[in-house]
Amino acid sequence: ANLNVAVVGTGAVGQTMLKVLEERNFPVGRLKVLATSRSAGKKVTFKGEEYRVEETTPESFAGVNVALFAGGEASKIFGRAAVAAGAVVIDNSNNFRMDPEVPLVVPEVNPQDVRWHKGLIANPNCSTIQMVVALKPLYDAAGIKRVVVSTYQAVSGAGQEAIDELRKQSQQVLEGREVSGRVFPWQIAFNCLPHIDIFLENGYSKEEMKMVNETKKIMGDNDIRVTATTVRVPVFNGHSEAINVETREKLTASQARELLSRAPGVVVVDDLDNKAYPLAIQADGRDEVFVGRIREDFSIANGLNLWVVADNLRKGAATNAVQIAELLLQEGLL
Ligand code: 11C
Repeated sequence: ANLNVAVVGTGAVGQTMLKVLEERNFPVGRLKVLATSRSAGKKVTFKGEEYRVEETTPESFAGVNVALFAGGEASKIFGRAAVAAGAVVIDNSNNFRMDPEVPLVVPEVNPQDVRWHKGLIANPNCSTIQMVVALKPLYDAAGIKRVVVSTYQAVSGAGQEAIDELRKQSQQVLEGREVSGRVFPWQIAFNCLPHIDIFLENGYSKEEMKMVNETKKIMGDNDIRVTATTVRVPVFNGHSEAINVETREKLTASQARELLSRAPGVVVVDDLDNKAYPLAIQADGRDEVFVGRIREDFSIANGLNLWVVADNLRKGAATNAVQIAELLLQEGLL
């Protein structure tokens, strides 16, 4: 049966949600594309048809079966109203992720958690999603004590304006002009900024603490110790991560490679002789999580180092949200 679907948001993530729904042939009956008044009236295309973007109101969700919220404040304002109207909300924002009443789901990792939803399901942060997809097979085989992660995050994570800012600043630098910008606190072209989202009392950025807290919730293990440094780099799309994992039991690099190559949603790219390792420009447009540079950390007894790359707009946001909707459908929960 076809479902009435609402996509809330028409930015980089909202647009990718429409693309992914179309590509995966999600059984969309009626589609509504909702946004703030600023974007209302804009046209978007879905399966060759034009849709007029409507302004979101609490009444927008009557008859909607599933509402995909792309991010920002919208779910804070309209999420509960959508649930009250009978929709299941899949929310890509940070608004409800740590709410104990809200499952936080990555289908390859904790699909069972969709079963206890009460109308709202949260999609994790992009940098967390790709990390837990790579960690899960190692966790199941050997347990995980501690994770130390450093990220190299693309500007698309900060939205379309950020993509435009990197392009403009790159031109300004190359042409020897003065650099201007308003999305990032400092020049992002030809630079790295150890600053994503706001800074918190403990000296970490909110993005770093998302990786810490969301990982424990998704993996269902509060004992995993996680520490993160998140960095914005001048890449258009595709987040990269250097991940150091301390497992409870020993895993050799070849065991880890074998486990990862059989894991759902993972592609191992790890052939040093042929200079093969995951690259953001190759992950761009793909739905899988790419893992390479798999090697033992010889500074501790049970350590591994990984390089993990994924398309943050797809697996990190839109694809994961659509996979959750597919899972709900399979489980008869829509
Ligand atoms: C970034 N991870 O790359 C962020 C974007 O909590 O949903 C997603 C922010 C969030 O800037």
